[in-house]
Amino acid sequence: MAEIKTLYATTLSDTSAYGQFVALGHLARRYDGSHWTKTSKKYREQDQKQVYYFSIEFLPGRLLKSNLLNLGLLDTVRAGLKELGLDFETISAAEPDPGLGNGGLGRLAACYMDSMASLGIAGNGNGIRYRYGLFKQVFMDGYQVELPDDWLRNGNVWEIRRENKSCLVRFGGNVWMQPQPDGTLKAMYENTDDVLAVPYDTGLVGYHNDVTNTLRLWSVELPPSADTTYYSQAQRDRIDDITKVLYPDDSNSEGQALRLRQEYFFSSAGVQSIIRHYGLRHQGMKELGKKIAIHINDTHPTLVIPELMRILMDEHHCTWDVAWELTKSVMSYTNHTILQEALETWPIDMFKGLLPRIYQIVAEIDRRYRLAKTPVYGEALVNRTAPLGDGQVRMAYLAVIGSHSVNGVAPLHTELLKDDVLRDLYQVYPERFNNKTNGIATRRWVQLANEPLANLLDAKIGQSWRQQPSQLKTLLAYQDDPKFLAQLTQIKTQNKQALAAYVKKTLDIDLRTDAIFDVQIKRLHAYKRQLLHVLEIIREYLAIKDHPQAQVTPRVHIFGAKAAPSYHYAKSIIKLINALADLINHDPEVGDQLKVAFIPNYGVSLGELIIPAADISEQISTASKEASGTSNMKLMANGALSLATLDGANIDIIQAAGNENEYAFGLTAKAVYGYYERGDYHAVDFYNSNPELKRVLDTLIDGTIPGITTEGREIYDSLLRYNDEFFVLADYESYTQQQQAIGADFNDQTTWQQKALANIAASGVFSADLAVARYSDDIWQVPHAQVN
Ligand code: C3B
Repeated sequence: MAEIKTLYATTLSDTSAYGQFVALGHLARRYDGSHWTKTSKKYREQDQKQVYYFSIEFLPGRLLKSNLLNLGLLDTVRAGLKELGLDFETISAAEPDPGLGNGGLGRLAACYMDSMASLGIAGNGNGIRYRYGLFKQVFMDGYQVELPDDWLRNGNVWEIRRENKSCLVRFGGNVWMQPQPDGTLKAMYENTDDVLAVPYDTGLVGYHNDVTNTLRLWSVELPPSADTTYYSQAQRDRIDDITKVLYPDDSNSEGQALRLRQEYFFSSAGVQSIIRHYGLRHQGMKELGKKIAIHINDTHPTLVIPELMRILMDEHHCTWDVAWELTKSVMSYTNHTILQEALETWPIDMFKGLLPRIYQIVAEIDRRYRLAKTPVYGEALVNRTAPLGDGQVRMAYLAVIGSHSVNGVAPLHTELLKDDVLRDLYQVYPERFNNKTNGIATRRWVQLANEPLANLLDAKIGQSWRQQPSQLKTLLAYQDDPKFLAQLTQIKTQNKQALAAYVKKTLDIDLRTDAIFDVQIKRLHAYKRQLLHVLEIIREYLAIKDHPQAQVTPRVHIFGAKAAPSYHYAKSIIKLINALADLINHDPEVGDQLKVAFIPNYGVSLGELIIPAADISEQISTASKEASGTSNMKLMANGALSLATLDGANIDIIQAAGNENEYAFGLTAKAVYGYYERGDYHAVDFYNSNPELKRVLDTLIDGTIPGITTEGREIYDSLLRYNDEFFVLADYESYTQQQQAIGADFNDQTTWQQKALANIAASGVFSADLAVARYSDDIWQVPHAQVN
């Protein structure tokens, strides 16, 4: 603890939890720093192939505890602090949780970075160091209010600014190709707006393997050579804006120039630094495909393709054909959604003005694509799939055309890409398409978030599951061990107590820990159907009001969800849930039989508190819409049973754990597409033919739920007047039937915990280590530690 004394020259008791966190952070970095240097040296000396994972979002979560775990220091540090009268958890909670992402996409990127380090893969993250992360959510009068997330206010112990590795990124101006004496063409620029990209590196510590990889996040600054007085405040602001805020939109492309500038900014800086690093050790570019893999996480970093072309041609004098073959061999792309509004496109005029040289290259990719493919596939298909079309640059198509691999994130999702969303491109490049089902970092989501469970697993099946996730299946041997099942209940209860204490503190709601904790945690989106869950809560409420004396299994409905600030409908659903919670939680007749807790500001850290306490995992998206989902895997690994539609990776979870251990319901993707094709979905019919459903829906507009006059009407109309785009009413009956089955089954705790155990045992399949090993083998072609 000399660390605290030297840093703060104050006694421990005078240091704030944040100060203690900073001191511990420095301590961890001292251990880890030597690994970091050694790792970089080893990769250099062995000339190991590097993977660069480009993502506009990263949600790493707090790092102190995870770094200490991975360094093997957690127990020692905790015990040492205890001796000093300090509580490690309090200190750890003082660390800001970097909100550099919206949801699943950003968290997946973080889980994969963790796995790459733990598998000894030379993996590098490349993203944006947003000055403000995703907004902090508070509720005022039940409405979402967004506050800025000033996460860097007190600095960041983990990052290192590497000014010597900065790059210039060019926007706007004019560009032309000037013939050179040697016959080559040189790109000439004038009147460009240059900005400086400065990298901040964070070490990502591998699990017990002395490996530390790098997450490189770029921050914008004024270019150094410029006479700074030359910039007006407006110009400075315009530059600052590039890395100022994360777009708070999940799966919507806003079509704004600033977003495009962000995308080119981190793509260009990242590729420049890759090539610079590569160039230090290699003669010429020939080996590029053998030494480098660049992964495009969703379409946002797609401009790495024309940017690499630019650098290879303009700076390294490659011919088009050589540059193009190299580029394709390096690039791979993951698609994360089939929602049309999320397929990014940019108006050509805007794109051309902002990125003139990149536009020339995209136009040439387009021209050559048309030339080569029209004779084979015909003009119609080529028009539909070319990078340029309808006055737009089509990012997903560019990503497919410029990569050697395109993958979806769950089997159903990949099939839908091939059959529907990217069907035409699948005709052209069938061999590029493959599936890589998502995975989660079991280390964070079980070992760290649920230490009581992790310790019990160690005691029963040994520690090997911590590195070999498939070992979890050996747990099945204890399915009939009553003592073990009782221990599972006990651990769940303990985790529920921790969550209940938080809910009491933040929302002043009393939760009973013998109730079913029924959890839905994810972004608020119409397709994820928080609304269906709401209808069930209204049904339960009305049932209690009808029969106040009847025996019911007590229930707690827990929500965590942020809505994009501009997503009006999603915000109305938030208001509805909060209004309903208010009504139910304060109704003496309901008492503690039914509670609703919408926990504000859901993010990685709250996930770590909520997930271990869940009995039911709500995964109720309209079939076909959720590409994979990953909270479904985290909840499963913590012994929650899925209440799930046959969508995304739910299908694979149900298959892995067994249908008898989950609660599946609802339309299949095929049935949903059937409705689309026939055009014969009539939501009103469900309303008219099901009196219970009618009664539930009417509460939205008849004053039963106070305070939602406009929201209630809007939501009611979305279902009945505008024909229920996401088939909520079609799935109502099968969903509520499963909810009733859950209520009955929960009373038999032995059987319930057997199902929980089956879920934990099957969850190893969804380990990010395994997913990353598949990416490494099939796409990146890089070696990795053995994992099974
Ligand atoms: C999400 C999808 O909505 C999830 O189904 C999926 O599990 C994750 O990605 C990870 O693959 N997604 C997201 O969070 N943001 C997007 N822009 C697109 C997809």
